[in-house]
Amino acid sequence: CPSSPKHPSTPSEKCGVLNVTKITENGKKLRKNWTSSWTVLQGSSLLFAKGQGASTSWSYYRSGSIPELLLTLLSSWKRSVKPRPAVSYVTAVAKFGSNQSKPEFTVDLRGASVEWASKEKSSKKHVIELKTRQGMELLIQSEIDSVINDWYRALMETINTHAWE
Ligand code: I3S
Repeated sequence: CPSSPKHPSTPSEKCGVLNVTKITENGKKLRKNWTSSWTVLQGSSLLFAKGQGASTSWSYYRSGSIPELLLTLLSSWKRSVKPRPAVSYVTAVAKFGSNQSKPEFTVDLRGASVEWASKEKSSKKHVIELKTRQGMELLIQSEIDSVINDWYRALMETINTHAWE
């Protein structure tokens, strides 16, 4: 993961694209709104980035995979009617880069709990239920089981490390 814009010296511990929805906030039930979001685990915080979460190019940019970024930009350039690759690349990087500093919301993992969600909570496969001390409940999902298993492990570790803070 690239370093955080707020704490440039601290490397992120884990990042990637996940599907997420809040189901409860301040103890109040919310209507589900599944969105694909760039997710960063940093210290005892879990950050969900605003917009562009599902953008493959941006994900590659954020994870530092410039060859993949160039490939996705090249394929979208090939599909466009008036290709201007240099401009597209610069605009894309500027646009994606500006998103780095805008987390959609942050979850405090200190005192939180994590478990595999029951069938009643979601019909989707591989869903993690995360409950915070502040009364927020979230569902986190990935279609790729190795991805979600890694996140489960990372979240568990973080929660155990910061449980008594
Ligand atoms: O648990 P729910 O309320 O049945 O969740 C589903 C709904 O939120 C549904 O949208 P509507 O608000 O239009 O009913 C979503 O499209 C589904 O994805 C939700 O369920 P899953 O099982 O995918 O978490």
